[in-house]
Amino acid sequence: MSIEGVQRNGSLPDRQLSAGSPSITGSPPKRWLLVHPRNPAHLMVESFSKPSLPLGLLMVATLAQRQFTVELRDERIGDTMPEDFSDYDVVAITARTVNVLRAYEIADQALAQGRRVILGGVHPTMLPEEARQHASAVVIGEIESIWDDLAADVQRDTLQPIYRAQVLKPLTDVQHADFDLLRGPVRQGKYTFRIPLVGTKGCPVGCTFCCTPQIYGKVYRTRTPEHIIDEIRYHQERMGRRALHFSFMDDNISARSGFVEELFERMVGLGVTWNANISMNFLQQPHIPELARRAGCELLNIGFESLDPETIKQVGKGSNRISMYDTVVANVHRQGIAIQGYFIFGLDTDTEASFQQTYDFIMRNRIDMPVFTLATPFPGTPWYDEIAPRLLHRDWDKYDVQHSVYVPANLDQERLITNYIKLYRDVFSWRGVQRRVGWNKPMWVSLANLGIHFFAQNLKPQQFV
Ligand code: B12
Ligand code: SF4
Repeated sequence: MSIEGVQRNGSLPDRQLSAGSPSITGSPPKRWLLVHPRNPAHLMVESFSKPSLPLGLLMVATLAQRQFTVELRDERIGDTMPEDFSDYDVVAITARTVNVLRAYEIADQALAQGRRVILGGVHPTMLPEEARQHASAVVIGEIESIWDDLAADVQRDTLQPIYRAQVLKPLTDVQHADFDLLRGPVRQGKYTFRIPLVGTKGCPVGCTFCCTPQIYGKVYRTRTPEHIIDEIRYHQERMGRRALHFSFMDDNISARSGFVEELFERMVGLGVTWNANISMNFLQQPHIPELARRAGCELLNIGFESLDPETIKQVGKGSNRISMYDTVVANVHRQGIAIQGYFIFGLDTDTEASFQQTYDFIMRNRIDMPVFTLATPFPGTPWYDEIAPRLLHRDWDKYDVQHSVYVPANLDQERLITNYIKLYRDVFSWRGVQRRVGWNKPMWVSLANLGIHFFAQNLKPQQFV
């Protein structure tokens, strides 16, 4: 099929295209199998909640269904992989570091059976040379920015080893994913009820441990508030009710104040609730959480990271000022919005005192849902290059932020893990939960804390090595 033919097909209405359109030469459309590999059994985040809807893969499927036939399988919800891949021309797999070994296993099987294999997602983006060993083609970064080239090459069977967009598409051109692709009784109830939504991409802050600048760039791109509202309405119509729960997948919903103010204003009265990651410097202004609450916000995820200014400096998180932490928490809590606070341990600047400082901060400020992570140098980040000579292993299954993969300068591994477990247990002890959550927080906050209480009391040091 010529590229012109592809483009003409691409302008047909969605419904007609979802089963794939025949090419202008009359050959049947290529058949794609889209795969979300399972995570390793130990992944902590999946002990607390059901898997999130696979938005990245859904975007690939949404674009692919316009020209090809697509089938989506998600091992996280129990879908099985075929032994025989001959029903498919293309096997396209998404991967993060934590599940990339499973992705490579599936990819190798499909390649051995002569299928074309495309790998994409965070890990192949960060380590394309490694991913190439298991694929016909590796896509670096977001699919939307290279789709036309990739689709044409699949159609002509001229896949290139690497696809990297020269220019990232403005988000104003990007359409939302087609969630009908996930319809059907088999999937009912298997994912979290929160619907993923993207308002912005990219982050200008540039923390040394973070993958985002490499995946989405340092330039902050935003959709228009109208597009986001349209997408919310699309879900309300599709689900037949207004009261839906959304999760903004953005790294930072508020890196541009004019944008976030307009978005929140326009969300007021939609009848939805939502949560989002947000940079704390915007929360210093009380009107932002106030507007967020009116727009339906029930939870903000804030990366406090550390109570030590040296650590904040070391990771390059210029948006955090420790002197403002208490004010930020007060501004958010005043609006009745819960805080999921992220704290990172095991950086070279950390000592045993870091754990006590964090405990004191969390208890004093009654942080609703504290999340602790072990500093993990993800491949492709500036920090990974720095730590590489000290890594204990490159067993990617354990790069899940709950394993110690290198030994920090001021704590040996045993002290790091012992203090880490102690902090978990203290913060989520009955007394800890009661002091932080009490009786006046929403029921779901209490239930989440209860779940983590039982989980924390059973933690064992060997889980973290
Ligand atoms: C929201 C979020 C979460 C949520 C939901 C996760 C989920 N399953 O969606 C929660 C809180 C549960 C979570 C948990 C974790 N997360 Co998280 N998370 C994110 C965040 C902020 C957004 C993810 C997202 O949905 N993006 C929007 C979608 C549309 O983008 P996408 O998936 O990348 O897909 C695009 C491209 O990658 C590409 N693409 C994707 N797949 C494919 C496949 C093919 C074939 C092709 C061609 C292209 C392609 O096109 C897509 C559309 O543009 C990212 C940071 C980021 N900006 O990506 C971190 C991020 C993915 N998370 C990260 C980590 C470490 C984790 C945890 C391991 C640790 C933790 N925080 O507990 C767990 C593991 C969870 C898991 N099962 O993988 C790291 C991953 C690092 C790495 N090297 O793998 C990231 C990159 C954060 C960071 N800045 O470093 N996370
Ligand atoms: S502020 Fe968040 S998204 Fe931005 S670079 Fe730092 S960790 Fe990554």
